[in-house]
Amino acid sequence: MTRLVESDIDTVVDEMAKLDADFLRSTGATLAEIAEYAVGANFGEIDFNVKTSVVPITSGLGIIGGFAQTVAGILQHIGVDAFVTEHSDVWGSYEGRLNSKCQFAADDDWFMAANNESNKISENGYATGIGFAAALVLAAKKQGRNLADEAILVAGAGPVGLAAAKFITKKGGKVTLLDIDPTKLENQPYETLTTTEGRKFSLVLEATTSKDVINIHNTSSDVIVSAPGVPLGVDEKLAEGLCTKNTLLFNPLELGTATMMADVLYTKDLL
Ligand code: 2YJ
Repeated sequence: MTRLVESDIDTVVDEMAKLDADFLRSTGATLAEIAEYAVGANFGEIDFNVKTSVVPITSGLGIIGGFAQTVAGILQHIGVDAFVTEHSDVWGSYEGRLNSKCQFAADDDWFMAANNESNKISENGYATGIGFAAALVLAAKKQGRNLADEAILVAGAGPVGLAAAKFITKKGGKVTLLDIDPTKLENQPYETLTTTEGRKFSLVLEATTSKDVINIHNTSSDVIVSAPGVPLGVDEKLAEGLCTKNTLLFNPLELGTATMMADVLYTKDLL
């Protein structure tokens, strides 16, 4: 997983209203609603107004300037009563545990959320996968498209791609899974590819950490691309065209974070 840098996230909080407006145009849903759909809740069903702490973590390469504040800002935007703890690491976790119901923290490899009352936890890779898959499915639906008729590519067979593939399959889509490493494709219940040569896809979930994986050669003219990967794995020419049509769903932290929150708050009543 790519470690975020300050320039990936420094405008995130200021642009939350624009993100919602863009999401509404492309998917018909706000950030909070996409997160709800990702975890199986109805729009408006989750009460996000929950005291939540974000703990800065100094281990590994250390604090990313503004990271914890950005996570708190994203959460506040969807209605969470979020704050950054005064202290970091174990002291910060202790402080957060005493003063909040949910907690968020990230080191260089893992970004997790926990609900201290229910003990439900969520990891960013999984949450990002289902969040971006939910956005892709909603965007296709908004255009009146039927998932069963689409050529759907999930690029990247890591935790994000595999969670997305499962979500799309559950919604009735037939997924083709791409990875350059054939060992990652072993025993996967999807059509698998190590290259897209000669193929075109109409719905794409781009979850690799490479550049230019998705381009005009492997996509149809009506393609919608949902891209949690950092850096963006869509080549510049295609990305430009998609942006003008509002069919590129890309953000570095927002949807993954919102989906983690929805995930730790929501438990489907199975009875
Ligand atoms: O607390 C801090 O400021 C740092 N320890 C944050 C570290 C951020 N971690 C990452 O960038 C990881 N690669 C996980 C990010 C997942 C985003 N999809």
